[in-house]
Amino acid sequence: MDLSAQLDAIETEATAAIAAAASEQDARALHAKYKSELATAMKAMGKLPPGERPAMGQRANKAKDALEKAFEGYLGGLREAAEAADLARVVDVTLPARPAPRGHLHLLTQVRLEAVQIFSELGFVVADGPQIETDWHTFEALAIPRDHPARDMQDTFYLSDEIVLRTHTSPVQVRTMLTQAPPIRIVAPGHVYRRDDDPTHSPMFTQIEGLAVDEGISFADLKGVLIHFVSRFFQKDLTVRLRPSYFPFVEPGAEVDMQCSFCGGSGCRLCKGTGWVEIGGAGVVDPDVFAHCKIDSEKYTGFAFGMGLERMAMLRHGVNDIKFYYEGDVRFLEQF
Ligand code: FA5
Repeated sequence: MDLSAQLDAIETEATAAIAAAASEQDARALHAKYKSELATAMKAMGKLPPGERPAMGQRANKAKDALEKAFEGYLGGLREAAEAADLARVVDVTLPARPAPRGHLHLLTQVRLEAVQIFSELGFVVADGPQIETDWHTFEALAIPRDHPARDMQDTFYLSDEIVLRTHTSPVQVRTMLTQAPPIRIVAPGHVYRRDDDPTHSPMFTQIEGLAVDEGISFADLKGVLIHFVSRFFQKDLTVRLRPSYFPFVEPGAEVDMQCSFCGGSGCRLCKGTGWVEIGGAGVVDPDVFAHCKIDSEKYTGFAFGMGLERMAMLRHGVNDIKFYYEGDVRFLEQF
C-alpha cells in the first residue's frame, strides 16, 4: 500500500473507532494508538522523492487533524451528556436544612455554676487550689493525723510520700486562711480523687467546699446557709439535718443530710426508706486548724462544709449511676 492510501486507511479507521468508543478511557487509548500509527507512517515520508514530500506532508496533517477532531468531538459529547444529566437533576430547594447539633454545658458544670451562684448571693467568693496537692495541705494542716483512715493507701492516690491527688476540697480552706485575713467567705468547687468505684462513688468526682471565718460565727449560721442552699438548689422547701460525726478539722462536726427530694421525707427507694439523704460533711472550724493557719481562735470562729456535686445532681435529676457523667454518651448528656 502506498503512503497516501495508508494515511487514508488510518484516518477512516481512527475516526470511526473513536466515534464508537464505549468510554472515555477507550477513546483515550484509541487516540494514542492512531497517533502512534500516524507517526510511524510519517517516518516513511523521508524515503519519498523530494518533489512529492510537500503534498504528502499536507495529506499527513489532514489525517492528524481528523484524528484530533474525532477525539475532541468524543470528549465534547461526553461533556454535553454530563451537563444535560446535571440539568435534568431535580433538586427540591424547599427541603429544610439538616440542623447542626448544638452542644451545651455538661450537667455537672451547670450544677457547679448554679451552686456558686447561690452561694455568691450570700456573699461567698470562689477560691481555687491545686488538684495535685501536698500531704501537709490535704491532711496535716487539717489536723488529720498520720494514722487517720482518710490517709490510707486504700483511699488516697499518692504521687510521692509528700504529694497526693487531693481527696477533698478542704485544702483550699488552708490555702485561703494562709493568704487572707478574716472575714473570709469562700466556696471552692473542684475535682477530687479517691480510690473509690461503685454506682455512687467514682475515683474522680467534684466537691464544693465552703468556709466562713469571722467574729461571732456559729453553728446556727452554718445550718441557715445549708438550708438556704438546699431549698434554692432543689427549688423545694426542704430542710437539712446535721447528724453528729467526726471530721478532725471541725468540732463539732456533722454529716449533712437533706430531706429526700423524691419523697419529701416520707421514705422511698432512693433514701432507703429513711426520708434523708447524705450530701456532705460540715462543722465548726477546729482551733487546731486555725493554729496551723495563724488565725487567732480566741477572736475568730468559723464554719466549713464540703458537698459532693455529683450526688446533688443525681438527687435532683434521678441519675442512677455516677459513671453516666463521665462516659460522654450524647444520649445521656442531651437530656439536661
Ligand atoms: C469530706 O470530704 C470532707 N472534706 C467534707 C467536710 C468539709 C467536712 C468541711 C467538714 C468540713 P466526705 O468524705 O464525707 O467528707 O465527702 C463529702 C461528700 O463527697 C460525700 O457526702 C459525697 O457526697 C461525696 N463523695 C465522697 N466520696 C465520693 C466518691 N468517691 N464519688 C462521688 N462522691 C463522693
